[in-house]
Amino acid sequence: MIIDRAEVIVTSPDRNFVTLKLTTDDGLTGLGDATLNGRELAVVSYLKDHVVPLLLGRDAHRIEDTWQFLYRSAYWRRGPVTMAAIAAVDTALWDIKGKAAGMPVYQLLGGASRTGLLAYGHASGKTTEELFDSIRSHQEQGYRAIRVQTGVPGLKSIYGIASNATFEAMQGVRYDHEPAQRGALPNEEDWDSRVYLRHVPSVFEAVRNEFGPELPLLHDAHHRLTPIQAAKLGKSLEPYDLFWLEDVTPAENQEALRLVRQHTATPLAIGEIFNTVWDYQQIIREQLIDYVRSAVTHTGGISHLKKVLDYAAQYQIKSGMHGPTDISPVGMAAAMHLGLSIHNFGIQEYMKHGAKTDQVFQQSFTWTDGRLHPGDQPGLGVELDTDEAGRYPYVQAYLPYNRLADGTVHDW
Ligand code: CS2
Ligand code: MG
Repeated sequence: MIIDRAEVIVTSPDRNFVTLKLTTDDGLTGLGDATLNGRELAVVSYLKDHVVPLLLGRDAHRIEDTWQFLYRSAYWRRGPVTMAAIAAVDTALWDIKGKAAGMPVYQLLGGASRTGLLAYGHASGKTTEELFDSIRSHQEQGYRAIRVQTGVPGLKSIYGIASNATFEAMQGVRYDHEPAQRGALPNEEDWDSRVYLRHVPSVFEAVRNEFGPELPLLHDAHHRLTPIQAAKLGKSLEPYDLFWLEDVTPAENQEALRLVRQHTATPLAIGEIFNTVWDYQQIIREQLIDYVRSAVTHTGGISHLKKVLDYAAQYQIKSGMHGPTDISPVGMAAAMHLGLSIHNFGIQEYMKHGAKTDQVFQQSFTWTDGRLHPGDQPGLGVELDTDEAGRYPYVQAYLPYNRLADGTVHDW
């Protein structure tokens, strides 16, 4: 089973996606997601110019050896571009191995440890009424766990907060969407941590009063706080029993979490921008987090993320894999196979893709009673329609950025 062809497919149905497609000499194909939101073409070049020539002629069965070869032979290790490229190769090889074995990938990873994966969606609103509408709409779509993001009085625009007006502008198509600025330079947003810290606890109080104590609620602070501000937020949210508080401080400062932990028992999740086990070394060993946020797509693929999660399991730390719309259906499928098989699954983030994306990627997962299941097709269970993909060429797109009132650039 020799790798005969390797194609890098860029398509932009509702947003940009980068997919690696490997074909073996006996005609099997495998897909891997290499989408790095806002920096997509850097991964395309890494794959096309540097990785593809190394893959042709290799034995497609040798997943671990290929991973080690790509990681170590480059000499320049880690980083989001490198690790997204390696992830795509690794995922595509698991897809091929599943097809060769006639089994879904989760069977090759040890089989199912549960019947389905609890998933959370993104509710948001500029006002409490809009937020309540959004929570209700998510419950109607089957969600049994909900991330709550809210507008902050006085701030014009905050990442991840959709208003009813945004949904109307999307012609009533109310699927989850975290817009990257398509065809334009990045959007400037504003931020004020003190106002945010005063406002957020009152929003969670209102949500608990309206929706009761059972509904699992999550919140993402998107790296915006200092350690002491993060400690204060965790403490002030304790009465509302959050499932997790995510990315309270800039994730790369692992030590900051020590201070946060000293002050609060609100569970912490971190890691969507991490790409190797080394980024987690201290926070797992010192038990500074409760959930690992990495995606298969950005953490070296199924093989490497499984190692991170097996390490985390020794400390009772669970998975909470990243699953916004910039993880393609291929990356989501990989997450579902991994999540179904490991013992320490926690929750899966799941934002629905748009209709065009669902036409480009034919998928076999199911969504029942708030739980995902990858399905039982051999491999990952996702196929890419290349004709359909060809209808949507790449669109330059940027994520936004933040400035404080005095003009200082801030984490967004
Ligand atoms: C967010 C992401 O899903 C999340 O938790 O933090 O939407 C993130 O901002 C984007 O994936 C960036 O590409
Ligand atoms: Mg996040």
